[in-house]
Amino acid sequence: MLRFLTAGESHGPCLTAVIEGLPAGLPVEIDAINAFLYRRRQGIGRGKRMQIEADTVEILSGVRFGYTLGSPVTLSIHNRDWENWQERMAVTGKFDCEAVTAPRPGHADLAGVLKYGSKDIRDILERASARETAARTAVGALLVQLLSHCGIQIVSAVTEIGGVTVTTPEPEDDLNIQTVVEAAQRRGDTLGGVFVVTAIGAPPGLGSHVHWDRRLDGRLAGAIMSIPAIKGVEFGAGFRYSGMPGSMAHDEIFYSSAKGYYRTSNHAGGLEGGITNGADLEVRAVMKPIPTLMSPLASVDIVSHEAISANTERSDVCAVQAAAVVGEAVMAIVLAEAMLEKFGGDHMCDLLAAKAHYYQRIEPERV
Ligand code: EPS
Repeated sequence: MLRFLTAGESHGPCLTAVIEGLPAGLPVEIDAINAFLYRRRQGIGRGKRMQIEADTVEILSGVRFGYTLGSPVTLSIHNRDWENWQERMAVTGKFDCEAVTAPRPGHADLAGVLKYGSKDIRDILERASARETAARTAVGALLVQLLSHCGIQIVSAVTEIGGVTVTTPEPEDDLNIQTVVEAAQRRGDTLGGVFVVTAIGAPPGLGSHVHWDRRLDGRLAGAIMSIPAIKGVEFGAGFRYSGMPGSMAHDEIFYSSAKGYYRTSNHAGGLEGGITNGADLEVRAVMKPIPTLMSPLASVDIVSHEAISANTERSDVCAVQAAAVVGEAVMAIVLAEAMLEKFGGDHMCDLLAAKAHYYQRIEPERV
């Protein structure tokens, strides 16, 4: 069973992730993990923090001479900004700084202080910050390497920002996107958007119809929804299914000895009955605008209960491109879990042999 935990506050000393259940013998390329983390820091509308951080990963356990050992892998990302926050984020000593008391609508601030009984919203916002996704991205980047040995690739694209369709491969090259993001920044506003994550090469048969919590679409939707600010997820034709009759909605099945089973459409987004069907897995998500507005919204002070403007902190105007990279990472995590569930193995050789054996069974003519 593959499992992982992340820990760390946004302005604490570091972010940490522990991954348990990886097979031994996986070659680990640290540069590729760092390149993935670099992509997460990029994109139009990102804030100043992304220029401060280097986001390079240190491996503290579970890897020896470049290969996993099968023991827990610990990944650590140092927060450079910690230098500027040591007093406000000290682990020991007495609280001696100004509390944040003006919750931002749309952030975890108010719900979090009510739940955890805190007098300082910083106790909540530090962990609610999307900074946590750096740790999850590092985990996903490592699992992308496992998947790539299994012939699975994951890609993403941002299709919409602030209601405007992206017409270039990178949103920052699109003049309409530049205009809408710059205008939002001038207004002290923020923007959301839509991204799509696609996995190519996943074998048919990941996930299962036999029980609700084994359905891979449910698990993938949960993983994507757990990215901060994601408010909607769809697979394939998604909400467009509402306007399609059954005769147009479903992907008809064909067979040839060269291709095996194949389809000429993929409205299902690669999943039928909660099981991958061998087509590309396609999940689309909408991100709401970031709740930290430089022209703040109305709020209420959590101590005095008087009307007040919401807290303003350095943040991003738009982080949809970063969210798409995190989307790739969480897709990798769910697919790696599903691959290890189906094919198991304590060593990469066992995993790959089990996968090859399975293909011999399902596609004897093609193997
Ligand atoms: C983020 C780090 C944060 C923000 C952003 C994402 O850094 P800081 O709070 O120091 O400016 O840029 O956080 C949020 C959007 C949020 O809601 O907290 C990151 O590493 O992705």
